[in-house]
Amino acid sequence: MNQPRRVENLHTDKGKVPVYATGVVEQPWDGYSADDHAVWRLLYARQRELLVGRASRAFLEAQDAMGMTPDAIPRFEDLNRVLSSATGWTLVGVEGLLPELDFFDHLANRRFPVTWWIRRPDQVDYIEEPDLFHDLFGHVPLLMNPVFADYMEAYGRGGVKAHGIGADALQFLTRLYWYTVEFGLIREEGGLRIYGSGIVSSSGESVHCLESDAPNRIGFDLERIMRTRYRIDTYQKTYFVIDSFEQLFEATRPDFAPIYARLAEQPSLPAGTVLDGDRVFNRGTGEGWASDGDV
Ligand code: HBI
Ligand code: FE
Repeated sequence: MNQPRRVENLHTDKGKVPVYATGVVEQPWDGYSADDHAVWRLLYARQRELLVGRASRAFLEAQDAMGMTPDAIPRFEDLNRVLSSATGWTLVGVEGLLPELDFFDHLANRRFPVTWWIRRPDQVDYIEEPDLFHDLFGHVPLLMNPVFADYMEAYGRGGVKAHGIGADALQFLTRLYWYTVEFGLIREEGGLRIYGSGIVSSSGESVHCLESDAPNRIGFDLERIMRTRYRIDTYQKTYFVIDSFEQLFEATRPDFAPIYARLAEQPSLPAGTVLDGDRVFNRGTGEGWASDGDV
């Protein structure tokens, strides 16, 4: 299969991030190899087995409603027929990670950018950047949920605004994405369940986030999340727990500018912090983490 068009590497405070051409590309479905479909089958089957009883009901039901199966890499056009009639969202193929503003603009227009290539067989256990499996298996199903779909559009609109305000605002908003869309937990009658895409597409973290004593699990609080640093290359030290997708969507209603101004006056918090005012589901032991100094 032809290689994605990597443009350059961006050196950020979270490490080197590859940056790709920002154009929308057609999904080269006929170009996928037998290996590509085999990687999809393996990852899909492994994750679905792990996620029953761990992922939120909304996620599992949405993935089934989309008609996703382990048989082969889904065609974006097939998924778009179901998704667009459900919530008006569509998938667009992209080369990979996009600059923030391009990404936010897609979300603000109910377009979710999906990387067109899938990881190699030797990367099934870990890949440092989002590939088709992370985006399609992890991010796309919940866009079938009307309230989550509204949250993602509102988030995109907030991102376009934050980009106009400046780097501080962007950092606060990126943390909100990280601790909800990527690594969020939700309360369901059976207990805590996963809805974050970064978790549902990771076999290790699907277990770790609910069953390890190491991380903290803290009730959702918008400003608390926006103050909290994170790393992109380890399991999370803290998971934030929402009560519902409605709670998450309601949090996007206020104008964030005064919140950004208030937060800019306060120090950021290391990822493993627990504050007195936190609604703590459990206080992690922090075992096995690098020193707090680095996150
Ligand atoms: N680009 N293609 C793609 N997919 C993402 O999930 C993505 C991105 N660019 C930026 C980004 N995510 C993060 O910075 C979010 O926190 C905004
Ligand atoms: Fe992601």
